[in-house]
Amino acid sequence: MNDVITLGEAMIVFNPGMTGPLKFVNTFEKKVGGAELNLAVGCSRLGLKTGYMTRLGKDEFGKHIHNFARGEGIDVSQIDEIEGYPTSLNFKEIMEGGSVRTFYYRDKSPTLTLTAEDLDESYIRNAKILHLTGIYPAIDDRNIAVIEKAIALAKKHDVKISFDPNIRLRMWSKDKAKTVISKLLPHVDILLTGDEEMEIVMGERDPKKIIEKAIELGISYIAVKQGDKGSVGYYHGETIEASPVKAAKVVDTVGAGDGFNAGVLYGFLNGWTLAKTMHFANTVGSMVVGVIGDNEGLPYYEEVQQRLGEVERIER
Ligand code: KDG
Repeated sequence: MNDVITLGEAMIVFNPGMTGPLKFVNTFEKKVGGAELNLAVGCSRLGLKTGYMTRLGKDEFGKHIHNFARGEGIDVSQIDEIEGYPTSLNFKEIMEGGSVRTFYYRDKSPTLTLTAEDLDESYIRNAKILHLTGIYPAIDDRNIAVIEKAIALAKKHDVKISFDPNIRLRMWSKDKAKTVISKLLPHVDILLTGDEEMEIVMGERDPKKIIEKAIELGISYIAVKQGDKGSVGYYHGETIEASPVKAAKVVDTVGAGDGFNAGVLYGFLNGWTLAKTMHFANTVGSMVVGVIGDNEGLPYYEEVQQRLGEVERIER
């Protein structure tokens, strides 16, 4: 049985070899990204049994991502490579001050070949948590039916649904994101969201108000991410404001939210207190921003323990 499974689109991320406008960048470093895959990597490194459902192009980049996921110890039995649909790409622009823009090349996404009927019910049944995001339905309207079917199958078998809106305004409008995500939220058990995202969906940015509205929707576990201001968690009637964990150095913030999510799911599955879980998740997120790449900084469990001072770090 898998602890966490997720459905999403992975892509090759081209990180610029220099700062400045993308049109003047001549060298790139090839990396792997995709919010759901990052989450899977994060969970797997922490020690959870993790599975990833996706479609990749039957091309060199698809093979690279497939091997990458396998190498991270992720169950890749639900990954298929598809002829005629190129693996999606994402070029990053990083300005001198650290601001990042993303340029996607994912119009003919291989995920468009995955239909609701293709979902493997027994695979979903054999998981404790199904993690979904707002990126998958933003790729194309056809993916909305797939995510809805995945939710229905999870509900049928009492599999918990965790959800991160991950709103990408390059992929859909605020109105469309609000409409689609509002329909999904009442099915969610664990909401892992940025405060800005709930401003789009609920019209609220204040974590306490977000929590109130989420409780009204029947969501039982809520974590609101506030970037370098920390996070606020809610579970079983208790609300915790978790202070930020200072990163040793910030070089690339992409993927920090996925790391935080992996930390929350780890604490949830291990029955930890809300306070312990939120501090752990903030710590994981803070470790991601110190390394360039969407998932390279995701720590192994022992590394988080070292950062928390629970075990000694021996350097040589
Ligand atoms: O959360 C990090 C992701 O944003 C990144 O890896 C790429 O999935 C991605 C996206 O759609 O932006």
